[in-house]
Amino acid sequence: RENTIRKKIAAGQPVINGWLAIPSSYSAEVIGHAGFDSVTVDLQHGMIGIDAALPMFQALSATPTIPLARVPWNDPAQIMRLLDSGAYGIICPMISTVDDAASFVSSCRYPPRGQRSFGPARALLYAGADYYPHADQEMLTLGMIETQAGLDNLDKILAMEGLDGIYIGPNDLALALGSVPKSESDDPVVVQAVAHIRERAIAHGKIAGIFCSSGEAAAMRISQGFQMVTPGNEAALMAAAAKAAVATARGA
Ligand code: 3PY
Ligand code: MG
Repeated sequence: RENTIRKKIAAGQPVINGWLAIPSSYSAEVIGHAGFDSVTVDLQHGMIGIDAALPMFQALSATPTIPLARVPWNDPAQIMRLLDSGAYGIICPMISTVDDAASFVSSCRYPPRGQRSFGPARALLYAGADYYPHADQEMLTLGMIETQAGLDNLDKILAMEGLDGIYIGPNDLALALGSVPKSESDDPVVVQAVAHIRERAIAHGKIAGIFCSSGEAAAMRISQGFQMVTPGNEAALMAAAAKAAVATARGA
């Protein structure tokens, strides 16, 4: 099975990525049918462990979307298990140094390119019997830039072969810059850092992605030139829709 995300980016089409924080295969299935190009199972800040992630990937397989995972940390064991579970790409938090990026990429590639251990249990069921010869090319690697060191080492990280792109964590990035955590910060220091990361990623021919808090915010980021955006996680979308429905019912 082909990873269509790369193709969409190459064709200049923005990738709209869903985000799952609720440990539910049913939520995953609902979001998988909502029209997102990819959907990320978030094991860092989502309430999701490795055992809950498996049925979520199974549910996503019943939908047209490309399944991704955000790992809790740059841990080879976790990354490899999620790839074996059928994630077609990894978003890795806090990529701050070239060594971080090298370890991350290596965890997603089989020898001789990397150190990924062979055992693509469920990945084989999702991808098809020809998983192995294509896996290194199909698995998407997105490193999160969200620390001061990540900013300082940005160009060296972006030069890493095998790293497909970066994903900005705007909340952690704002904290790192001495500001308050906010997805769409208007603090000029954060605004400038976000623009800088986007420009450098594009200059290196790498994917520029960013987490956003809403559909409006995601559209704004696309207009700035971001190629991959997440218009809020499913818990936030559900809460917003519920609040709006309650307000409407009350005639507010
Ligand atoms: C951040 O904003 O720091 C993120 O990691 C988004 O989930
Ligand atoms: Mg973060």
